[in-house]
Amino acid sequence: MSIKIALAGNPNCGKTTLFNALTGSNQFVGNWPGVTVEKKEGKLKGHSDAIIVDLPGIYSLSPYTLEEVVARNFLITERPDAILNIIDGTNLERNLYLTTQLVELGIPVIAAVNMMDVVAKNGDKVNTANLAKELGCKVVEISALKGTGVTEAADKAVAVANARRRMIPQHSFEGCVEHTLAHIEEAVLHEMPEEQQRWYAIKIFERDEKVMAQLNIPADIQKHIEQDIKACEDEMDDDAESIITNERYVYIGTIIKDCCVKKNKGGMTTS
Ligand code: BGO
Repeated sequence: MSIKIALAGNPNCGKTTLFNALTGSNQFVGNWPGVTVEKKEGKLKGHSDAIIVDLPGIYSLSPYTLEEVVARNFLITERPDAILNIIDGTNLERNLYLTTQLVELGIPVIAAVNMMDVVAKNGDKVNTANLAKELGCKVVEISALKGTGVTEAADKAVAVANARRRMIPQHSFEGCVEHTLAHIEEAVLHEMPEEQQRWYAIKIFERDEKVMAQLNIPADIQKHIEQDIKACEDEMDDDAESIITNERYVYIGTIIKDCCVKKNKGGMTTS
């Protein structure tokens, strides 16, 4: 049986360059079902049983752009065996916003920090050991353009796909958010495989209409959950979606402080 690895990342992070390096001429181009967004798949070089699916470049798994909807529908319905998340190492802060959401899906993730040739040229460093610890996934430094680290990243993606080990997200939200997420999981998601529950719970907390419609939650349960979400919003004096976004950025701020070493800032920095 073949394994499927999704290639996910922000626009301009080097995804096409990496996809070409990983697949060579073994590519098939089509469209995602029902939309005119291009879908590219290819056989992974050196792993005849592995298919790489190139997802549209996205900044988030929210439901607001066609690309985000296409990418997340693939991830939650097809559930690839692994996600190879390509991150622009010169723009870690912005790129990690997507990564924090990918690791919540319960699909094994390998983070490939790209553009390391540029990072090195600038005299900067990324502490990949810390990054791996804080994200809860393996991290590989690569340069898709120069070809460095690319084979290692692919091999690691194949290994986690074959191991089928579940991802354990390292990040916890504020107490009242976690409390509400636990309620949502118990009330709506308990029949779903455990590793899939967290991403859905966060989306329900955010009142993501596409997810709510997909799950077809009975009205009485929806009302009960809404009371919990509202109580949390009152406690945090913010709306649910902003609470999640803000907390992601706080988490990313901590990661940047622990993982980015900028030459021009004299050591660890938050920028
Ligand atoms: C141009 N290192 C460096 N230095 N550049 C990289 C790397 C890397 O590891 N990986 C990718 N790039 P895409 P998306 C370009 O096209 O793969 C470069 O959107 C140019 N083009 O070569 O397209 C890559 O698929 C003229 O750069 O990204 C490309 O994710 C001048 O990053 C760009 C300079 O890569 C985006 C660069 C006409």
